[in-house]
Amino acid sequence: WVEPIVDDAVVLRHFALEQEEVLLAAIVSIAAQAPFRNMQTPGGHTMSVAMTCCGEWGWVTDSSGYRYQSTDPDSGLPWPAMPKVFRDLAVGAATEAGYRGFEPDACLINRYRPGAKMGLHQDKDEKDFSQPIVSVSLGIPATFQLGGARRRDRPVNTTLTSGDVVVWGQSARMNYHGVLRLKSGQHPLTGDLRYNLTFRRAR
Ligand code: MD5
Ligand code: FE
Repeated sequence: WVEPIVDDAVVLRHFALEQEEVLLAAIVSIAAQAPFRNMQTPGGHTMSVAMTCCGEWGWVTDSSGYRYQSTDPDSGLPWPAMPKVFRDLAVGAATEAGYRGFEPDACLINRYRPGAKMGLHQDKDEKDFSQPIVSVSLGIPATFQLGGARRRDRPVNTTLTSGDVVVWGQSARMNYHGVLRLKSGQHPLTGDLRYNLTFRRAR
């Protein structure tokens, strides 16, 4: 079922539930080629969320800043290709939410262990903000914080569980958002982990 969170942000509850296993198998295969790593923020902090990427462009951060690049900085190799099951899921969710013609060229894979969090931020490293962002949650639940266009706008919290897909577009595209410190939990397929796939049009 479809649940609006705020204007132009909808959760497609359990949209990816039937594909949990195939999605997780694809993550394992991607991570064998491009292992998860805790990147450095430009400010010199180590992120508590571990990341890897697939697709044409990968999002990276280091002391020189945030950017998209076509190669894995750890290996110098191109990022693994985006699996068709990823692309089709993202396009299907965008279509369901009313966005035609979304063709993701970047997939960031975030891995949260208990205690990991992502502070409030905006996604603004992409070229075309008219393109939506599709996010797929897998594994143990997380509390997602969704604010407004200004950092001071009071955030609303929503719980995202395995298989939930969120489509953020138009007025929600630049909203501040974050993930609260992950509580421990158990999921039959991921153990104590949460993964999030974030599909974007980077270029
Ligand atoms: C996560 N990841 O759960 C989230 C899912 C990130 C990130 O935030 O940058 O890796 S994506 C949530 C999102 C994306 C774009 C816009 C908005 C939320 N929003 O307007 O709230 O690991
Ligand atoms: Fe974000």
